[in-house]
Amino acid sequence: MALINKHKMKKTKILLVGANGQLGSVLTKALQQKIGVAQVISSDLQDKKLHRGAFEILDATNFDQLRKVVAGHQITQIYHLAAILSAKGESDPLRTWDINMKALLNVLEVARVEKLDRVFYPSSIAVFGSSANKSFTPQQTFLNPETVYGISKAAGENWCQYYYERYGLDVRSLRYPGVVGYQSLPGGGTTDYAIDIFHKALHSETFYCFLKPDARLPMIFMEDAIEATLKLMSVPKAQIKTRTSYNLAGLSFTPHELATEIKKHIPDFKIVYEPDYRQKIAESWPQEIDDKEARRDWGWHPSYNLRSLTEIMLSELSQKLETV
Ligand code: AKB
Repeated sequence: MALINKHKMKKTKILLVGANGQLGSVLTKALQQKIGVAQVISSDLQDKKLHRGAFEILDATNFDQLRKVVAGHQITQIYHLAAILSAKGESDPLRTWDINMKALLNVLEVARVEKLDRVFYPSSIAVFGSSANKSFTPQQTFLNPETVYGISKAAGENWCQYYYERYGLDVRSLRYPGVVGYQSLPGGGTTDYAIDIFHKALHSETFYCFLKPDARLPMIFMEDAIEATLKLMSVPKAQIKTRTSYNLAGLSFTPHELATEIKKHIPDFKIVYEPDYRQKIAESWPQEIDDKEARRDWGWHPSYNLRSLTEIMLSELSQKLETV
């Protein structure tokens, strides 16, 4: 059943920007399940035929294109998921800044002029840097990001707060940890190893890990990430007390701990550690996240731990392999 916006009696209609990405592709399906296929429009730079329902080829760095899609489909909410991530972003810092910021500012500005109800903006643990406490990093702390992706996310969070304070635009945001899921592939992140490792293990290949064995990072299982996003976006406005971005925790593990868990299922699995520039990025990030504000304000709690995540990843991916 489609949701009705009580004030304008307009049906909720969602545009996903970056719908082909790791999170976007799964979130599109979840939203379609929740409010109906016809109420969710997916968009990205290319049509890879991943989605049901209407799809728009859209470059969010183009304001006019974005506004036309929003007006044409009578969109009431945007989920803006397009960004260049931490590791890839370092290969061309100025382009990363340009794309990440321009797309966000266009989304915020189109949302303002078209009077949208709500916007979702994904931030990241990459907003933290070496000055923040690594252990149970709190919501309010130093933000000195050390990647251009992190700098763009920290600036983006502040822009979201600005649009809320100045224009009343209901922008909501989460600081995602590394998202681990079987449904889609990541691209360009420092936490991507935690998905690649499963694919290599199931293909009986040695996994060359670009992080050190003890590089502990915050992660979240895809199902939890989707659940948190849907929950944050559906609670009444008054419950949202953080207008930059909420810390969000799932679980934390090291490459060694993950490899050990995988070996319980695949005893011959081999991992070789060959840390590269991504190790330095990982070292600048928290090891665990304190998300008590999200728990308190809108009732967040994760459901998956390392054991269940590993079991589900292996069984879902091996089923996919069988059907290929
Ligand atoms: C990355 O590794 O860049 C992302 C993130 C933690 O935001 N997965």
